[in-house]
Amino acid sequence: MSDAIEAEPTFLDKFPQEARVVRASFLSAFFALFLGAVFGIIQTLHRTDIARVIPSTDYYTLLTAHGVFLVISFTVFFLVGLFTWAVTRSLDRPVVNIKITWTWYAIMAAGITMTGVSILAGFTDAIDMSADVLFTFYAPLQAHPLFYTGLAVFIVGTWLAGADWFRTWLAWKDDHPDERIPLQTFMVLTTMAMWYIATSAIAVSVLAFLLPWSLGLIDQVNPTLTRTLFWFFGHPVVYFWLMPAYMLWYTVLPKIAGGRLFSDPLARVVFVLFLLLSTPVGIHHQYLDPGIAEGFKFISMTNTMFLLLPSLLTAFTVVASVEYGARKRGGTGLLGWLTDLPWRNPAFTGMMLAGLMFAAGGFSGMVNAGMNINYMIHNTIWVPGHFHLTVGTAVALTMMAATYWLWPQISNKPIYSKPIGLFQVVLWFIGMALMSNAMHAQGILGVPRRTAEPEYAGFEYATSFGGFGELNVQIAIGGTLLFVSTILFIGNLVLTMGNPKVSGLAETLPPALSGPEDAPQVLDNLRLWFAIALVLVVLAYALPIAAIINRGGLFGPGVDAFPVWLNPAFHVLTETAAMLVGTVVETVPTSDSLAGVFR
Ligand code: HAS
Ligand code: CU
Repeated sequence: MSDAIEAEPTFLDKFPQEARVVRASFLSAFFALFLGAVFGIIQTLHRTDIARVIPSTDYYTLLTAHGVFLVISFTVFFLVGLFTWAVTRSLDRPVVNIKITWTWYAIMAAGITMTGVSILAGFTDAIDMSADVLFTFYAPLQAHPLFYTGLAVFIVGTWLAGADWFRTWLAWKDDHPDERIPLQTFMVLTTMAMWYIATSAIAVSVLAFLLPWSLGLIDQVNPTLTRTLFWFFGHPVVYFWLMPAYMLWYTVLPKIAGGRLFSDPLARVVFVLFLLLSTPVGIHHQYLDPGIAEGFKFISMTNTMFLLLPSLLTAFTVVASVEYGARKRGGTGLLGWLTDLPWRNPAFTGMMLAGLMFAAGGFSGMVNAGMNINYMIHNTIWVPGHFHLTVGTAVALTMMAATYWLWPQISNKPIYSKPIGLFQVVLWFIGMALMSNAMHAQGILGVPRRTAEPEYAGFEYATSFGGFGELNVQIAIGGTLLFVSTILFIGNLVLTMGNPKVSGLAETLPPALSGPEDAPQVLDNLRLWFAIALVLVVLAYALPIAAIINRGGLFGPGVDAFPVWLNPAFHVLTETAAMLVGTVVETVPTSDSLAGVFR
């Protein structure tokens, strides 16, 4: 092979400035992953009563740190690194202004540091600060103002990052007016459009209610309102974690399998569906909340069932693309092709195992989403079982696995040890299989989530097979394997960073079998999809929120809002909302019983 071919430029060679941002974002993500894993192992062993290194009174500090460092810092920092890589790579041009890119990175880092400090301070009495509010930070739990301020700053950082990618795309569009949006950029832009809608609610919740309340500017808030605003954001945020993983499954996994993406148009449809349907479903986290009418919960459930569609389409497209790769490598038979895949490659095996576990996680999600069966598992440890399969494996394992493929291209350094990488991803799979299976099983027995002492003195859980203690041991072993797996991942990466730079690590992504030319032009009309998404959100939330404010007051029942001179305006607002709800209910043309459902 000639030197010219061997020296094909990597991402780092072509875009050294952007590659630094991607590396910085990934390293921030992995630092958070490390912290989250340390809190995770302490928590698993504590809850299962195998080893206790903290007093139970610190359990919520631990749980908050575990949740926030993993689902906010780790996932989102990985996302911004990945998206910067994807936009730059797929548009084949640098960002418009790298200083802006570093600015949003710095803002995000500053924000999460503030939030992190406010949580960790909870471990010591020497500092009068705590934020034991769990990663679902709604009232009545209250955190130190630094917690909310940090989160607000962090989210502003992500908004700027989105603006940076939109701006880079617009600059590209000026030079390529008649071209389709490259697929990876399309995925980034639709995800960010969804993010802007989702975060609008949490911005209101933090800035109008939680922060002023924690600063002592207002006495009280309406807890149902802050919960509802949280879940308005809290459901779409799960797709904000998932969509980077989907991007990797759609664009990188087929390449590693030796194939090509089956259908570019279908991938676009999937991302548009997520933009449209991710937000109007948040009430499926509130089926058991009093103060929200059953009718609204029913609508949310129906929307959630539609939201299964993009993931089912993904399962089909991704598996078809991988099968295409296997058959190109000589694979045959109904399932025999499975043996012709690069299973020794940790990036491939990690992503495939992540996908396999997501099939199970998606299934437990369907159980959660059914209003009637949700009553059985809500607030039990079944729910952590569900989300350790989804965000904890589909997302986290994909991110780790993809790092084995991506890191060499953004650093020009080969991975220190691929066999250790392979062992690491398999270990994650085994650990999670044990832990999440036992969590689901305990959940069905009624074991609560979020408690340091699930066993309640003198109470025996009635088990149908295996004992409560046995399931605890499975959780503890699984959690320990996950911790070991994380340490192996981070160790491998640190050793990789010590490797010398080499050339010849470039990888290109092949075009889809059915390319963008087969996709209807309207799919690229981002304004249209954004507008429809907004309409759907208003339809899903305007009435429930108006009803919640009408019933419980904007700042809690009977509380006069601060500042006093604004009160008349608030009263007019809530009266109007109440009137609107009343009018809609009155005009429902059918029987009283249907009207009653919405009252
Ligand atoms: Fe969920 C609670 C419903 C997906 C995360 N979810 C949570 C919580 C989290 C979370 C963190 O309706 C807890 C929040 C809290 O603290 O209270 N969830 C769903 C539904 C889906 C779903 C219907 N969840 C996710 C994803 C998450 C996530 C994704 C994170 C990333 N979830 C709920 C509900 C609750 C809930 C209720 C509230 C429960 C309660 O009562 O508190 C769906 O989107 C799932 C669709 C997925 C599928 C699977 C498709 C299969 C695929 C596999 C492809 C295969 C490959 C490889 C690539 C239908 C795509 C194959 C390999 C071979 C070898 C063949
Ligand atoms: Cu949800």
